[in-house]
Amino acid sequence: MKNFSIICAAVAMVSAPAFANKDHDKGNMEQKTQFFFEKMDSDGNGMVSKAESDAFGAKMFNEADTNKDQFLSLAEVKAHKMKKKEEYKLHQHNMSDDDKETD
Ligand SMILES: [Ca+2]
Ligand SMILES: [Ca+2]
Repeated sequence: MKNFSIICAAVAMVSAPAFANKDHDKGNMEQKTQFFFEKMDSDGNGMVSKAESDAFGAKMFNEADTNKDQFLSLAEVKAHKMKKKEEYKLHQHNMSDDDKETD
């Protein structure tokens, strides 16, 4: 039983930071989801319709298809993902600027 409690303590120590990171990622994920949801919800009624979803998908495709051959290469998808990541980072940066102004 003594060994068991040592193992429990060790597991708690190891899993605690991992759990914290997971929560942080989850928070980021939720923020990201909201960011893209708001982008998809073009009429801003708090719901994404099939048409809005389709339009968003088409927009994403056209944005990613930089050479306009109506096909997405892996390189185009990767580049687009990086671009969206930067866009999201900028959005987060702007959000934190807004927070500073309200202080
Ligand atoms: Ca909508
Ligand atoms: Ca292409």
